[in-house]
Amino acid sequence: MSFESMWRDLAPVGRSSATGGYFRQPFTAAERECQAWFAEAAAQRGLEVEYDGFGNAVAWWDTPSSRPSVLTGSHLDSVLDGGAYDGPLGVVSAFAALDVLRDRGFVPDRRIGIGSFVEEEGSRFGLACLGSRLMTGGLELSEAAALTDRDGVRLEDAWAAASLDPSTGSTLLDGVGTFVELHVEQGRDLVDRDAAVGLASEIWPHGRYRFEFTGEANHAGTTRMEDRHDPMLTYAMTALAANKQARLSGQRATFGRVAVEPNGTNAVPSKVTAWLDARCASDEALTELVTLIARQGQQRAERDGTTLAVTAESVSASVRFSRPLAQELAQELAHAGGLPVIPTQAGHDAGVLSAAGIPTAMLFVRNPTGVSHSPAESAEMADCLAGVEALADTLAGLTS
Ligand code: HGY
Ligand code: MN
Ligand code: MN
Repeated sequence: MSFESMWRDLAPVGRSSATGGYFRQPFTAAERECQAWFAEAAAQRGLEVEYDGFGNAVAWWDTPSSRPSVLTGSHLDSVLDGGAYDGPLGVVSAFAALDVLRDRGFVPDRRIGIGSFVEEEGSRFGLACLGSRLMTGGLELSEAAALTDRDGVRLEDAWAAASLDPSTGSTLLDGVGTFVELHVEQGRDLVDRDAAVGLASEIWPHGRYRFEFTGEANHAGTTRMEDRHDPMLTYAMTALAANKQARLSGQRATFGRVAVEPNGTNAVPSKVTAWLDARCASDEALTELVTLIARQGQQRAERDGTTLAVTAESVSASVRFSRPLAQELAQELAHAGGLPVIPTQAGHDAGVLSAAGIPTAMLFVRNPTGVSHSPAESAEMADCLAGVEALADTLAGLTS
């Protein structure tokens, strides 16, 4: 099966020998090598690759038809020290599903595209699903171009270095009637249901918020505790408050990234910048949770003589996938004993295309531990191959 050989070819790209995790940040050498792998996989299948000015790509299985096309695929970029499956599983499975259809002698009645969406994780420029937001017009080019990475590199300079011209925009979604993304499950729902493959019902709304705690730098030894204005203390109490409020309301809140200035061992810091990742069951709950955490952080800042500024960096509204499409797919795949339909708290390009009005579905492949955004992320080969078959059946059902 082509899946294993493609998986083997892609596996070493951007993988850290120290942790086994992946560093495939957009427009870095490793991620560009992934895109070269994508082009090669397409070329080997006689698929013509279309690129847009933002770094997105679609490999087309062309057939003369004016019917709306069907798009599948996912992303090849990773979080920092990420797992092997989050993103690439959907792209490799798409090529393998195309091979399965061709082996069956199937000829689609319309074009089928395999997409590779850039910077889905927002791990370098901070905005989740950057490529698909730009493709769908959900983000102003000027706003995107000014985004910077942790070294201060502007996205527009990263585009230029990758010989991309964002002013050319994107026509990759022109004529696309349906999008289906296969993705490793980032949770244990399928494990608990003893199912290899599932369908997504919805994506929880979620956002990323920059919390800037500003205090007063001072000596760690000579400054009495009562005389300090320590932003690290305000941050720490806010992180505890976030955890408590999320638990109390059954939602999710994480501070996973912190930058301390000047980050000295023997000095009270002048500033602590921390990023909150919040995920809730509804848009209202998300607003409520973030507002409450910010308010409690503000109250603590007043006690500590520090200040707090909160800025939303990336917000994704609630997504409910097309029910008719999910029902159609569930029937298509009924021979597989019917698929469980499950929600996810993870964001996806499928959520962006769905929000842009493209009927969209997601197929999930079982993750034995549920762990993701970690080198420990995994999926059994048998489940990956079951996902390929399910995707092949899905594409056949949508193009015949
Ligand atoms: O962060 C997310 O939910 C997704 O994995 N990008
Ligand atoms: Mn991810
Ligand atoms: Mn993903």
